[in-house]
Amino acid sequence: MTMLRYLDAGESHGKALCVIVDGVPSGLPLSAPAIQEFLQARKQGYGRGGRQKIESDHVEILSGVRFGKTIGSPISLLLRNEDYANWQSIMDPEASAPGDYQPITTPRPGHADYAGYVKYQTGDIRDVLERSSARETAMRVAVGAIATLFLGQLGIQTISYVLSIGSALIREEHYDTATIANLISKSDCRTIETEAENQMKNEIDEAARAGTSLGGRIMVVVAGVPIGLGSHTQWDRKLDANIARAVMSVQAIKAVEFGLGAKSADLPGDQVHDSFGVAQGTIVRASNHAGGIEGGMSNGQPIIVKAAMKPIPTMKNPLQSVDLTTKQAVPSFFERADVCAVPAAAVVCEGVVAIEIANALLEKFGGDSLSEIQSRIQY
Ligand code: EPS
Repeated sequence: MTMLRYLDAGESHGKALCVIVDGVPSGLPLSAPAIQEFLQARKQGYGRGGRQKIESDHVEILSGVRFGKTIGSPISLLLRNEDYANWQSIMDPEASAPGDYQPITTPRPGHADYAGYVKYQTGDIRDVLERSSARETAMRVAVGAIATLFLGQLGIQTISYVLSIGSALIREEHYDTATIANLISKSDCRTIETEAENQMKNEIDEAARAGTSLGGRIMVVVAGVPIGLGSHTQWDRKLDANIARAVMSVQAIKAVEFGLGAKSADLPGDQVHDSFGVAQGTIVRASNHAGGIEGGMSNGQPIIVKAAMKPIPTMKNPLQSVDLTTKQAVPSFFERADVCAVPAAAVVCEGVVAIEIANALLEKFGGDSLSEIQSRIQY
């Protein structure tokens, strides 16, 4: 069941991004600066293009909040694209196209360009790329910020970091949210090891020189989740399935795993499953290979989600394409883009995971106000 719903809108170079978030309980302290912190984290990361210098990503709360707290009504947010000023002549919702305007007709392999062009039949790939752009993720991070702040009030912490970029990867994974937060605060790549970070930067520089792009792997950790979010009883109530769908919906994500993930297929059962024990009267587990979810339900261990992001399809040294109007072979078009956006994608994945956890939590505990939910959760 969807307790926490949102719908966002906006083109990458259009006037603004906006979102309506429905189902946020009343009494949650919320301010634009608090959401802003998450948006600023998304703007960071070695390998970003020139766009981030243009955008301040200041969010405006239009509704659903009064005197610094949510009131239970739909929350609406507005985030103006400052770059719109430079694109107005070709992005204005009402003006006519300039006389010399040339539609884009050479799709980038790996982008939404081709299928969107054929599907929507507007004759211009710009109509597709503006909405498929990762600019949209700014709004998902804003919604994720609300979910994260809500979870924080219930003692649930979320964090994300970069496991690898290109072939540069960290040696050892960490799962403690405070340790991770401290380590990533010092990193330009939102990662946790200096040596890996230096390699990541070198690979990004190399990719920029070669006119190509780089993907990578991300981890999201959610700690303090109560047992029993989600359910084994029906496919659409499974927590891992809902988180996987949310993460897969993030631009450029190609794979999602929990805990050991795909590796569990290669190992015998005794090396995969997390044995039970008792410590000071409490049930404990010897490991967390399941990534905190068994049978579609949270099991009280930290939830560990991993995601793989493909390299961005917009490349200075473009791949072969075809002009869809003339059928002539041509290189795909290029416009300003990031060489690597894996650190930003980590923040986005963290946000969408928080939204799913918040939704599952509201489904289990119900409640319309923060205090009501807090009282129900203490068991
Ligand atoms: C994107 C291309 C770049 C990125 C953009 C996503 O934008 P532009 O074409 O304006 O340079 O910077 O991401 C963002 C604007 C953002 O805020 O994340 C693309 O083609 O998807």
